Amino acid sequence: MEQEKKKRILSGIQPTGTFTLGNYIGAVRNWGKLQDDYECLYMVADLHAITVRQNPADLRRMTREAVALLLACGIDPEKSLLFVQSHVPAHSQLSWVLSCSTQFGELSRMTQFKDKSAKHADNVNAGLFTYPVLMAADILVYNADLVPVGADQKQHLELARNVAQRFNSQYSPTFTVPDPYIAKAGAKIMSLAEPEKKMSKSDENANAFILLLDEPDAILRKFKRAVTDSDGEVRYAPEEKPGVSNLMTIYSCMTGKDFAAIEAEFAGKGYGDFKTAVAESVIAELAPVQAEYKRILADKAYLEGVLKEGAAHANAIADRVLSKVYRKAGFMQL
Ligand code: ATP
Ligand code: LTN
Repeated sequence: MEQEKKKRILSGIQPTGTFTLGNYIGAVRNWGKLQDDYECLYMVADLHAITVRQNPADLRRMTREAVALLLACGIDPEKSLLFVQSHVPAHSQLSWVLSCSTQFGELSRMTQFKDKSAKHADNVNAGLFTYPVLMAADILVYNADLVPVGADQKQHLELARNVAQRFNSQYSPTFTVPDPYIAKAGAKIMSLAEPEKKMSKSDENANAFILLLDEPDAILRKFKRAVTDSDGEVRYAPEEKPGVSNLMTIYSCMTGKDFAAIEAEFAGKGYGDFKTAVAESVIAELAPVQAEYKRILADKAYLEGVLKEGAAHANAIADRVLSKVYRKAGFMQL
């Protein structure tokens, strides 16, 4: 029987620190689950990371750690390609070409650019502005069909689609127009300290996020301190009760229980019991990830092998697409 060609998936994460529970639930955890049904490419976006200031030695270390953490979260290099963005020059090369099919006005509307330029007012560099063009190149250089990300990346994906369509109509059909793949539950995990804000690894308040490598007692402490409300009822109502609803979303993603079951489980009990249960479910889910992480990080040769193989395959795919683009753009060939 003829086998149907699998759809291709591409996604990335920046090595700007240890991943949060938000990164895990909204993105990384789903990546592993997609490996059997799709052809998957996952990358550590180190080029994107330097849009905010980084210490070079730290960036190198965090990149290695991000790779180990992805492996620990279930990315299997036998099934997926795992690589570091800067190891595939075609991303940057395509980014330049695509930047000439992207309008200044549309980049000015990106909310991440507005947020990050307000946050780093002393370093509003051109890379921060053109960040979404490089992200479009990451995706289009593999002709990816689907891009699994958290809800905050939706606007960037819309831009990638527009740029792909524009290039296709300016020249001739070249790029697959990618679709976002945003999970129904957990696409936006909120801060534990300010539940109307997204949980972010660059938050100054360490109580706002859970990191995948946090110790069990730190996880328990942070959940115990999580901001809720004063009505004492475990009920899902994101507008009215953002803190409790966020904890319910986390608990639901960890245990598979739906909101009605969670409401029934904690009916008549206080927030104390509920918060402990949420913390315990997270601790249990992260324990094997943490153990795997330690093991993998210590195995330097294995990590290098995975990345060399990943880079070689990724370069082979990306170079073919890039040379097609160069031809269409009218660059002279020797
Ligand atoms: P930073 O805090 O440094 O801006 P970040 O935590 O947003 O970084 P990224 O590397 O930009 O992390 O994102 C990696 C993936 O995690 C993306 O797919 C993003 O949509 C997803 N993600 C980030 N934060 C959350 C969140 N709070 N809930 C769900 N998904 C999230
Ligand atoms: N911008 C993304 C990270 C990222 C990405 C990508 C995600 C870089 N390139 C390509 C999907 C596809 C973020 O999460 N901030």
